[in-house]
Amino acid sequence: MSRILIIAAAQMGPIARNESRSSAVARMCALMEIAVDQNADIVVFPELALTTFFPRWFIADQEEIDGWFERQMPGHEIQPLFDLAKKMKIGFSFGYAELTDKGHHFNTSIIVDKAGNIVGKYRKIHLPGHKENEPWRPFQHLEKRYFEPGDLGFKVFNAFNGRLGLCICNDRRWPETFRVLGLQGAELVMLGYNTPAHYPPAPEHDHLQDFHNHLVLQAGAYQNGTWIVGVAKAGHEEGCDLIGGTCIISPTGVIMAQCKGLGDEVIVHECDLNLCQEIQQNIFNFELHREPDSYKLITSTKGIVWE
Ligand code: CDT
Repeated sequence: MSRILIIAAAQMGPIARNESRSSAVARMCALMEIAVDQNADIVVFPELALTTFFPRWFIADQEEIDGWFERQMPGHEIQPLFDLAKKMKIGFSFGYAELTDKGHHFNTSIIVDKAGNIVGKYRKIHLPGHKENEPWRPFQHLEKRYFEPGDLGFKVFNAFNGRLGLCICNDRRWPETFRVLGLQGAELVMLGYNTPAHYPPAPEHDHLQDFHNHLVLQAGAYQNGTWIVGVAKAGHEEGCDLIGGTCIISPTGVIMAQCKGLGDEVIVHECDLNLCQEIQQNIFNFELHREPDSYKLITSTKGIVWE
């Protein structure tokens, strides 16, 4: 028996610093219409999909920083996306900067069901980059300054007749992310990313950025027997080249669909969630084969233990 979810991945090209939320949302609505035309059940958008990737600038003024954040979801500029999705009966997921009532700042993503209800929320745990201004860099990566580490853990949500998990960008490089989701029976993990092609601290790895992106996504899918959808904000954004490579990966780790360019683009794949069992009940049958007593260092230490 199959359990098909038609998944669309909506890659977005660059968003300019002065581009409004309404403009980004209009682009997202256009991508959503394409996904609807292909009968998608859910469409996945990138990390921080509503604005340019603002952590690339050092901003001293807290009021200006807060201007990049959403105090309510959906706010009035985002409402048209929720309205269209509800009208078209399509679910969606996207990332945004969240400012809570208590003044906390998170890099967040949500899952919205076909009726327009937020049914899943995740706050980014692995925040890359640095805290202080580092003017030697051609662009900053100040996620550690502008966001707090997420406080919701890695959760799997019962939605869309499946077990759905979220993570965001840098999280995908950490096997712990996918394993914690895998240990909750994840059948689909959705994530967005903004990944610069140039990594200032180790530019000798620049030519490997696309490879590392797919390497970790494919490994995460296979090692946990889950579908993974990775969605880029891509292209030349405010002087910074962002990789593309948006893709939909099967539980055997195979890329089933991939974007061709670096602009706004939709790919769609019919994902059978029951395929997860082929891996989860065999080679990676956790109950049968895991040896957690031998993995204690994973949670007892943050860094390397030399003895
Ligand atoms: N957005 C994000 O998490 N980007 C990081 C860049 C790492 S280099 C500071 C990534 O892992 O793709």
